Amino acid sequence: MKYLAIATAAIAFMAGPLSAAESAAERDARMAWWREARFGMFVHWGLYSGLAGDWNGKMVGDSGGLEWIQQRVGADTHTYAAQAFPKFLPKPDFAREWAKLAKRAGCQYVVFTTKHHEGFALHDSKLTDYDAGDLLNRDLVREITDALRAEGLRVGFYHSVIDWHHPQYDFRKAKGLPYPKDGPAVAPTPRDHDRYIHFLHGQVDELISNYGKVDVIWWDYSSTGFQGDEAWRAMELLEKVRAKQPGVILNNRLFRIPEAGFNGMGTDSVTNRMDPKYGDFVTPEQHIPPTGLPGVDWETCMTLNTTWGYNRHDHKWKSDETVIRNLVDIASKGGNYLLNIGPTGDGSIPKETVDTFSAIGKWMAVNAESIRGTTASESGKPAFDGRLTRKGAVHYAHVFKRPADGRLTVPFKTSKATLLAGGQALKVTAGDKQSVIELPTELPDPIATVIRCE
Ligand code: H79
Repeated sequence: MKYLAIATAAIAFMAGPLSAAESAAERDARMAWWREARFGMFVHWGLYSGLAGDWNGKMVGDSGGLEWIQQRVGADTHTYAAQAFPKFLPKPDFAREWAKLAKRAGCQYVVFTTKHHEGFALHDSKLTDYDAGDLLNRDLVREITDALRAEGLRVGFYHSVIDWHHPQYDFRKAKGLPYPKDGPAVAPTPRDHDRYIHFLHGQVDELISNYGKVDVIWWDYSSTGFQGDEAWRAMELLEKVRAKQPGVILNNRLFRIPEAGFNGMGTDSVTNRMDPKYGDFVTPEQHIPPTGLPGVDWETCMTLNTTWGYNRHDHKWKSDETVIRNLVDIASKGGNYLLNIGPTGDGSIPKETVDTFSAIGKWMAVNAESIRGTTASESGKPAFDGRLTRKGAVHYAHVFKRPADGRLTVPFKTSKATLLAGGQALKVTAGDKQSVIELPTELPDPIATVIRCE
């Protein structure tokens, strides 16, 4: 016990005053809703949404992140805004459609872009005129936040620390962070990056002060050559955020160092080593870690086609089967799934996206208890084609493909097995280390049939 106490004190000391201020139990309580949720909606929406993958009337590309269109075409901020502004025409009540779809799909939270790399702020900011308040006389962050809360959803703010508009953002210092090629021409150099940092902190202060409780802040992003205090005065920013929003959950992307869960550049360079002073969760992007990331909280963010921001030319949509099985796979490894939508310039959700989220919702209406509030299966991938999740003494077997003989071997003792779809009891032969469940000849769900095992 004494050794443990000394070790705990040493860890708390090394982690610094911020983490020491919060005990492990307090952290668990703060993280509880997020760990239970398992499924959230990501929204990328900004001036790029109206451009929809076109520049000067021509297609820029049919794949890749078109929220990066300003950088892809190399436009300076004025040229970009002149073409994109007139196409960004939010319809009334767009946010209610987002919130209703997220709710219907079984999401517990929604993270949306308050500002992407282009620099355009969706809120009504006093610190710039490059914002929805000045352009549209609307506060889109308020509209979205209100709509999400009306559906009982948790609210997450994505906020880009990279900024292709602000005249003092020092792209020359920002090693490893791409910048539109014609950007430098329209702003003063040398730049005073401290003034940009002051602006960044100021806009974040507006976001954490004026919209009630913020459940998540999703920073994006840093490079190994430009990160943390040098790039964003990150620790000071985090202190301010935690002081005003003590319950907030933060990702780790103000940093790009091993202590904060990174092992290099690349969106798959995530590790399961992370000191909580840098944030609460790590963010594998567009991929699912093969064996999860035991020991840290993690969330895989992923697109439905190949872009985050709307591109009318991108038709590479993932199937319902892929995204539902991804959700199951991630839950079986103890992570969260943040699945993206890219609304159009008026805020409408593409039909393919509505269809897929509806399909997830249909599946979740029957099977949510096998996802929400579950933890990773300690036995890893089962011998059958499918996955396992667990909630205390209850195990859930997710069957992707019925074994030819209809006998499902599960790696634990169970004497009661029921189909979540319909509640039919299945015959079980219980053993000490494994049990065998007799499946019906036809599985009720060809994507993932869930069996509750007690
Ligand atoms: O907001 C979404 C992306 O815009 C942003 N994070 C998610 C959530 C992001 N995706 N990838 N990255 C940041 C890392 C940068 C990737 C790059 Fe590239 C590869 C930058 C330059 C080469 C992709 C291809 C983007 C521009 C060209």
